[in-house]
Amino acid sequence: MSRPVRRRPRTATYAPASGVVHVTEQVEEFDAVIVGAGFAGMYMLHTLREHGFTARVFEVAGDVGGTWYWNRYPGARCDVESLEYSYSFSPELEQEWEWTERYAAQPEILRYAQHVADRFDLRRDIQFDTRVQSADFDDTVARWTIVTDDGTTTRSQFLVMAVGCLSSTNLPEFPGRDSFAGPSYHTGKWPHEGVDFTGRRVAVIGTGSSAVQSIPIIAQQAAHLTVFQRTPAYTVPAHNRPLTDAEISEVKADYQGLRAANRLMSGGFGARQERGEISALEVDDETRVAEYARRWDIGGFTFLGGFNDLLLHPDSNETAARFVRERIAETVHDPDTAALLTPTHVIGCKRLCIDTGYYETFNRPNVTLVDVSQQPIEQITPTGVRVGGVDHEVDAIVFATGFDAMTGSLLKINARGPHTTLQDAWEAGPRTYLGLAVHGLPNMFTISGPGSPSVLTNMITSIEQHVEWIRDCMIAMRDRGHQRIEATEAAQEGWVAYVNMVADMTLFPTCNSWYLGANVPGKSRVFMPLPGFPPYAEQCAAVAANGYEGFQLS
Ligand code: NA7
Repeated sequence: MSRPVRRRPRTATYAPASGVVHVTEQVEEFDAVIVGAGFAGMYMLHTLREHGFTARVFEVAGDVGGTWYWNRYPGARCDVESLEYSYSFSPELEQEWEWTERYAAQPEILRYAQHVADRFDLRRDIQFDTRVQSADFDDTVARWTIVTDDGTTTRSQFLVMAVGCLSSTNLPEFPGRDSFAGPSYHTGKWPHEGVDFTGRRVAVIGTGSSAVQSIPIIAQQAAHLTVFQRTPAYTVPAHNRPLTDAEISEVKADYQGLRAANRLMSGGFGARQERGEISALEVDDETRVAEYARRWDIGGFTFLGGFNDLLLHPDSNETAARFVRERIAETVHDPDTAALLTPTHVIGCKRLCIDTGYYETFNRPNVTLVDVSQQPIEQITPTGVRVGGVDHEVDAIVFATGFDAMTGSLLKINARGPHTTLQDAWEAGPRTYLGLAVHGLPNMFTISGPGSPSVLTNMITSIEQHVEWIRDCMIAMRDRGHQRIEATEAAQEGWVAYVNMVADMTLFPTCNSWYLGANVPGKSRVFMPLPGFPPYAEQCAAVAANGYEGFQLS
C-alpha cells in the first residue's frame, strides 16, 4: 500500500528590507484539485495523471471509498449487483477482481476501493483527513485558490467536485435530541469498530434504504427494537446469494459487452435482465401479476423493469404497487402492523428498497412499529423517544434519517466565483448546465451533480461518463490553449428547463423524496436528478463535439 500524501512543512521566506518581516507560505500548484476520494475522485485522479495533468485530492476521511467508507451500518450493501457496480475503465482490473456475492456488502466494496487505490498507486496524490474549507476563483489568472482545514493554501486551474451525492448526513433537529443519555448513531457515519446491540433496547428512526437493510440485523441482536416510521417503504427481496464461478466467468468473457449494454439502459445497469417494452395496461391481470411474481422471485430493481410505463402512468404504477402491498399483507401477521407498513404513494417515486427479510422482521416478538406520520416525534428524552405523549424507553438510538442529498456536501464548500458564490447561485435550488458546471463558477466541474442522471443510475456508470467528459474537456482546452471555461447563463437556463420538463413527464415529482430535497426542512423543492442515462450521455457527447456548445471558452 502506498503512503498517502503528507503536507511538506511550510517554508517561510523572509524579506527584511524595511525591517518588516513578511512570511509567505509556499503554495503548491496543480492542474486540478479534486475534492473527495470516493469512486469519482479516484478515477478522476487516475485518468488525469495518465493524460499528463497534475492533481491533488483532498479527502476528509482517513482513506478512500467515499460513501462506502462512512456507511458501515449493519447490513450495508449496494443495491446494484456487484458485477455491474464496478469500474469498467480497466479490463485488467475487471478480470482480476473477484466479487463474492450477488449484492456486495460494504466491507467488500471498501476493499475493492482500497485495491484500486493500491493498484493504481493513487494514495501518493491524496491528502486524507483534510477538509476543503473554501475555494476562490481569481479571474485575473484563471486559477482557484483552495484553503483546507490544515491551514494551507493550494492553487489549481480546475476544481473538480467529487464529493458524492449521499455524503452529507441529515440529522433532524428533534427536540431534546442531544439530551439522550445513551449512545446514538447515524447510519451514514457508523463507528468503524462496529456496534453490538446484544441485549439492548434500540430505536431506529426512519424506514428508508439504510433502515430497511439494518433493521433485520439489529432485530436479531437487540433485546427489543422500536422502529419509528414516517413513510412506509416499498421493498423488494434481494435474494442475495454467493456468486457462482459460472456466472462470473460468463460476465468476464465479455465484460465490455455488458458495460456497453448497460450504458444503453435508462439506469446504466441491469442489461442482463430483459426489459418489458409494453405498458402494464396492455396485458390482462393474470399476465401482469405473473410477470411481477417472476421478477419478485428474481429480486432487486428488475421488479420495476417488466413494463415500460411504470414510472410514467399512475394506473400502470398502481398495478405494481398493489402487487407489493399484497405481499406485505401476506407476510406480516398482525393486520394493524401490516396496514402501517403498507405504502400508498407511487412505487419507485422514492428509491425502491431492496431487502433481506424486512417485512418478516415485524413478525418478531421483540419488534414494535410506531407510526410518526400523524404525530411527529415529540421529544427525545434522556431515556428514549416520546411520541403522542408515550415514552418509548431505549438504550440506544439509530438515526436512519438519510442525507442532505446531492447538494449538501457541495454547499459546505465555500466556492466563490468572480461575481457569485455557489450558495448564492443555488439559493432557490441547484442550477447547473449538464449537471457538470455552474454559471458564475468558471473552471469548476461537479461529478454526478444535480441535473445529471446520478442517483437514478448505477453511480459508477455515471461517474465514469462524467470523469471522462471532464478529462476530455481539459485535454481539449490544453490543446487549444484555453485557460478558462464557464457555462453560459442561457445554456444553464435551457438545461434547468429541460430537466424539469423531463421530470414532469414522470411520476417522480409526486412524493416527498430526497430526490426533491423534501426530506430536509427548508431545502428548496427541486427535482435534482435527470431521468434517463443514454440520452443524457448523448447530449454531453454532442456538446463536446460541437466545440463545447453552451460554454464560454477563453
Ligand atoms: P432515506 O431514504 O432518505 O431515508 C430516511 C428515512 O428517515 C425516511 O424513512 C424518512 O422518512 C425518515 N426521516 C427523515 N427525517 C425524519 C423525521 N424528522 N422524522 C421521522 N422520520 C424521518 O435515507 P437512507 O439512508 O435510508 O437511504 C438513502 C439512499 O442510500 C437510498 O435511497 C439508497 O440509494 C442508498 P420520509 O420518507 O422522509 O417520510
